[in-house]
Amino acid sequence: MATLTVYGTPISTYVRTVRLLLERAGTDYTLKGVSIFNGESQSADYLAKNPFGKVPTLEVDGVLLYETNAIVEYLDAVVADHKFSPAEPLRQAQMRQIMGIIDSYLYPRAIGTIVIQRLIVPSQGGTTDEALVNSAVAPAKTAVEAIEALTLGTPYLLGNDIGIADFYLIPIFIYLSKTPEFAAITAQTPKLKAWWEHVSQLPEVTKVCA
Ligand SMILES: N[C@@H](CCC(=O)N[C@@H](CS)C(=O)NCC(=O)O)C(=O)O
Repeated sequence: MATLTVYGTPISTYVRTVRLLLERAGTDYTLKGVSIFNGESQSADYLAKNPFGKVPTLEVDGVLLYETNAIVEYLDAVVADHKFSPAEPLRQAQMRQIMGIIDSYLYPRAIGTIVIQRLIVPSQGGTTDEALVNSAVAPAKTAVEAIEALTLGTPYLLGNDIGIADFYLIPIFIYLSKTPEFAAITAQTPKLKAWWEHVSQLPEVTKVCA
């Protein structure tokens, strides 16, 4: 079995996505802290691992892999025998559709704007930009409702088995659910509300996202 090292900040949603998969698979790995708050992720040392200065980066026996979608699909193959991806091609495409919706539309609004403005800025002594938060609610709602439309919720996003789509959305909901905007964003998503009640209690989620 390869030696796996995850570089990244433990509170990063994308780092959590990778760790949720590893924890659920019961795989040994090392987490090496790289802060995105004190310049460490922009240091020459880290940029040599990931030229974009983003976390996570996965090191596999000395080979570096970055971009969370590439990392989780690789790990799914080597540590989980593909059990975290639907076997059926259409469902597999829907898994990638959910990952794409999160990367392109949900993360920038939900985390990059609402969570940063509501939780991070005040914790650092700043003032929330209310106009910026308000402008992010409608696009975040559109993205969550698009995921709702793809969700089976029986009980996981794409069926009976937890998988990569769940590992992508759980870390976003962890933070978004702590903001006042969560209620409006999820007002029309009953399947996701039931999903969230279930997955937020899972032991891996408590361990990785505490
Ligand atoms: N496309 C990257 C995005 C990763 C990403 O945005 N990570 C955030 C933390 S959740 C980060 O590194 N932020 C630091 C920064 O933007 O400087 C991936 O899929 O891995």
